[in-house]
Amino acid sequence: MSSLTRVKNDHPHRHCGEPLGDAATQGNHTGRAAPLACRNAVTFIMFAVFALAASPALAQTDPAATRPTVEHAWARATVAVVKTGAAYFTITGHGAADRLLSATTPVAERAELHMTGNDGNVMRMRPVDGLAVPATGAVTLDPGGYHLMLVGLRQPLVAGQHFPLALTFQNAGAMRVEVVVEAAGAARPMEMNHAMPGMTPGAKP
Ligand SMILES: [Cu+2]
Repeated sequence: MSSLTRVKNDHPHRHCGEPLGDAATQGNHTGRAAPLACRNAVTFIMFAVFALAASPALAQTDPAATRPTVEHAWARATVAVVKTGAAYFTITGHGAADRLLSATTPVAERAELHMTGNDGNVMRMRPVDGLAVPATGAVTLDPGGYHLMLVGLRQPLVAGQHFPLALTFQNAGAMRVEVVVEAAGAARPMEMNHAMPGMTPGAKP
């Protein structure tokens, strides 16, 4: 006898479709077996729904899955008498907004986040208190905009060489990148453009 037949032959108010126990097939209509089976089924379904609903939420809050990435880290070569340099890179968000808080590098006494902007007809730069990283999209540090000022260079930055940079993000924590030193005249398109990059994050291809 199949369980389907047993369900059909049994009480009409059974809806769970669970195989019935011996008590039910033996004509015991106390109804105890069915509510227990129903409760088990409902509990199982609720658990499954919970598990399905919870897994994407867990993925979104997992810092490893959504931590920003840093690409195209570069700096201009410097000459020995110059004790400041600048590093540039692109930070891309992968589903979770973050904030670059600070940076250190062994090649300089300090690494400060700066913003260059137009102050009347004069290009000035000022320190900024962190740099917002969008949840989706990118923010680019580039000549003429945001940059990481390397103050108190301990050695000249030589084209072709590279140096480590340790970044600290509010949520993602510490991240280490290698900065490639490019020729002193190296420029990016943004340098000829006085627009404020902060207003167009991620606009650069
Ligand atoms: Cu600066």
